[in-house]
Amino acid sequence: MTLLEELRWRGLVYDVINEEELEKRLEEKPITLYCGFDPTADSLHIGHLVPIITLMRFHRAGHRVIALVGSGTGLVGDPSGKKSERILNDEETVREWSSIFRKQIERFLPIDGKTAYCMDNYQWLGQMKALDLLREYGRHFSINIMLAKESVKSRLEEGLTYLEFSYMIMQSIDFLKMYQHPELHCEMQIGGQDQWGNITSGVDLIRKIEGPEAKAYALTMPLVLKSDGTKFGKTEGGAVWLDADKTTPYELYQFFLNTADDDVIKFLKYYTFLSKEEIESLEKEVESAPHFRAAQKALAREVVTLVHGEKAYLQAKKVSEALFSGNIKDLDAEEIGIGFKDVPSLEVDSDINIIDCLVQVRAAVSKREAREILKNGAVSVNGEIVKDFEFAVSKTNAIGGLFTVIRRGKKNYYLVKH
Ligand code: 383
Repeated sequence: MTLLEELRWRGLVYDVINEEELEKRLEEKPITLYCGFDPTADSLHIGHLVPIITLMRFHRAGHRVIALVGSGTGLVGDPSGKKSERILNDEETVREWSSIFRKQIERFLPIDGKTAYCMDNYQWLGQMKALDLLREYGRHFSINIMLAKESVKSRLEEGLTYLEFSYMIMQSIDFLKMYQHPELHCEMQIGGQDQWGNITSGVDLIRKIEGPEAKAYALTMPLVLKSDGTKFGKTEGGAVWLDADKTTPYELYQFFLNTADDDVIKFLKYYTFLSKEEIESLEKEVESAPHFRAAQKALAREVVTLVHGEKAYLQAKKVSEALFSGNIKDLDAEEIGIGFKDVPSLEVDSDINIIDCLVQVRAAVSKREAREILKNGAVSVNGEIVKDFEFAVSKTNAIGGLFTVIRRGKKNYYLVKH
C-alpha cells in the first residue's frame, strides 16, 4: 500500500487537491507538509491527535513534517466550525500556551530541524505592517470568494467581525511563507475538514504569487464522529486533554476503553499504528466475542502508550483491572488515588465505626440501611466483605496508611481518607 492508499483505508482522507498528482509526487521524493495548531487553551486535546498522528505517518514514510504553532493566528481566532466569536486572549497567555503546545508536540515528533520542525507563525505575522498586509496580500483576496467560504457564510447571520474574517488571509500567508522558505519549501498542508476553506485559500494565494505552475497540495481529514453522529472527544467534564494533569492517563485509558463496538474499528484506524492485518483480526473479535472488548483494550493501550508512555499505560491498566474485578488489594496508595479520584469521599481524623462511615459517605441513607447491606454481605472494605456492625474503619488498616476503599454492591465505590 502507498501512504495515500493507507490513509484512504484508514478513512483519513476527506478531501484532496490534485489527488492523482499528489499520489505521484509522494512516490517520487519526500515532500514537506505542515499542519497548524492555534494555542486557544493550555493543552492540546484528542481532537488534535488525529492530525498529529497523521503527521507522524508522513514522517515515518520518509517525508518532512512541520507542526506550526499559531501564536500569530491565535491572536486572531479562526471562525471555522465556530458558532460565535472567540474570546480575545492577551499576548502573554497565547505565548505561554504556545510553549506548552510545542512541548506536547515534541512528545510525538522528533523535532530535529531536519526531518521534523516546529515553527511559529508569530515569526512572520508578528512583524507584518498593516499596509503590507493590505497591499501585498489583500489585493489577491476576492471578497466574493471569501464570502462564499463556509466559515464566513455560516457566520453572516450570527455575526462575524473583521478580525476573524481576516483569519483565512493569515493562514494563507503562512502556507505561502513556508512554501517560499528556501530550506523548507513546504508544498502541502493538512488539517481537519473544518480547515478546507483556509487551506484552499492558501493554495490559491501560492498560485497567484508564485504563478499558475506552482504546485501546492492539500489534504483534509474527516471530523471525528461517533456512530450516533455526535462529535468525538467530549465528555461531560469537557474536552479530553493530552496534559496528564487535566486528563489523567487513567481517565484517558477509560475514555478509549468505553468506545462503542460500532466505533472501535474506525478509531483503531485513526488513532493507532496497528497494521491492516492486526485491525482486521480485532474486527473479527468484535464480531465473535464483543464481551472481551479486545479491540477497545488495544485502542486504549495504543493511545495511552503513545500519549503518556508505557509505564503510565501499565498503571492505568492495572487500576482499571483492579476496579473491574474488585481486587483492589493489589493497588498501592498512589494507584488508589488514581482510580478513585472522582468517587464520593470522606475525610476522617480518627477511627470510625462502619455504620457511621457508610451513612456519612452516603453509601447508605440511614443506619438501618447500613445494617441491612452489611448483613447481606453487600459491603466490602479494602476488598474484604465486612458483616460486623462493630467494625472500625481505621488508619492502621488503610492502604498505605492513607485510604480505605469501601464498596457497596458491584460497582459503587467510596473513599475514606485518613
Ligand atoms: C493556524 C495557522 C496555519 C494553519 C492552521 C492553523 C490552525 C487552524 C485551526 N485548527 C484547529 C485548532 O487549532 O484552527 N486554523 O484547534 C484544529 N487543528 C487540527 C485540525 C483540526 C482543527 O489544530 O481539524 C483538529 O486539529 O486541523 O480544528 O497556518
